[in-house]
Amino acid sequence: MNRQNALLAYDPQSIASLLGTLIIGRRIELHPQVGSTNDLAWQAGRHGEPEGLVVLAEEQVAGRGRLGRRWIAPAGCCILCSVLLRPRFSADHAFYLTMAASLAIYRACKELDEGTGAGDGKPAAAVTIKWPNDLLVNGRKVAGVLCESEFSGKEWAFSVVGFGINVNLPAEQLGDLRSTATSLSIEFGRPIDRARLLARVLAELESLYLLLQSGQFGPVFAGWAAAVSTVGKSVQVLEPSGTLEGQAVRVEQDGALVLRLSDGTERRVLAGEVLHSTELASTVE
Ligand code: BT5
Repeated sequence: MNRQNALLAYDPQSIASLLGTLIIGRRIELHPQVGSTNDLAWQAGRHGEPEGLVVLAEEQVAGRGRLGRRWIAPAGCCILCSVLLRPRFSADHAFYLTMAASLAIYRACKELDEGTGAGDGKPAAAVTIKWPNDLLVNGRKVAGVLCESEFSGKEWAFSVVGFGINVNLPAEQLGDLRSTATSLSIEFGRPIDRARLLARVLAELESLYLLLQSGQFGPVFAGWAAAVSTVGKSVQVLEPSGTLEGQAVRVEQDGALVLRLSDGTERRVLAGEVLHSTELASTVE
């Protein structure tokens, strides 16, 4: 752990003292090292743990992304978090949890930007969501969301909302991710208090989750859709079945990204890795 992180308290008590939530953070665990925080929250869900459990780790040795990808984060400087939830709304709306988590991280990061202070001559950092779940600052990835759900038949047993945020990660520790990833401390030019940031994310997540639990999906979709920077861009979508190229024209209520292909037809994409036109340009260079 570097000196800055050691100075900024990051422990369950400090985080709990900053939370004004009803559900999320009822119980907070912080582990020095785990395989994946999602796995621990999942096991707790299986054992009947009430919703609201927050599992944190300083280090993950088997952190997961979507579609079998890895999440890599050096120890002691990032947020690695999984929240156990027990949604009551239809499992057909499962994607709204990913929207809510991305939007919660987006809002908390926007506040950091506002905290930078107007008038210091620095342009504001561009905080956006890359469809479907990546949080970008100035075009590079600082956070990702992985929601995993257990169903029994059509019923929803529980869901684990996992997210990783690169907080006080120096550029030299980004390793192979350097061309596509960044951290909040790099982009905002100052160390970020992990406990405070996490408390903001969890508070935002809870208010969005409460909307979903009361059947109010519209505001969550509208907030997420407004933050998705993929719309309007030329994109390539890498799907298991092949690569699609087109113009991203809109996102839809079920989370789908709609592409207009060169022949003018529209195609809905529900999963896959998207490359924005800027990334395509830098790949060609
Ligand atoms: C994600 O997947 O972005 C979801 C990441 C979720 C991680 C959290 S950490 C806590 C919880 N426990 C877990 O085991 N997982 C969750 P995806 O969209 O598939 O992106 C994965 C891709 O992002 C990788 O293939 C890399 O290219 C890139 N990547 C990996 N680590 C990164 C990092 N620290 N920062 C930026 N990009 C990263």
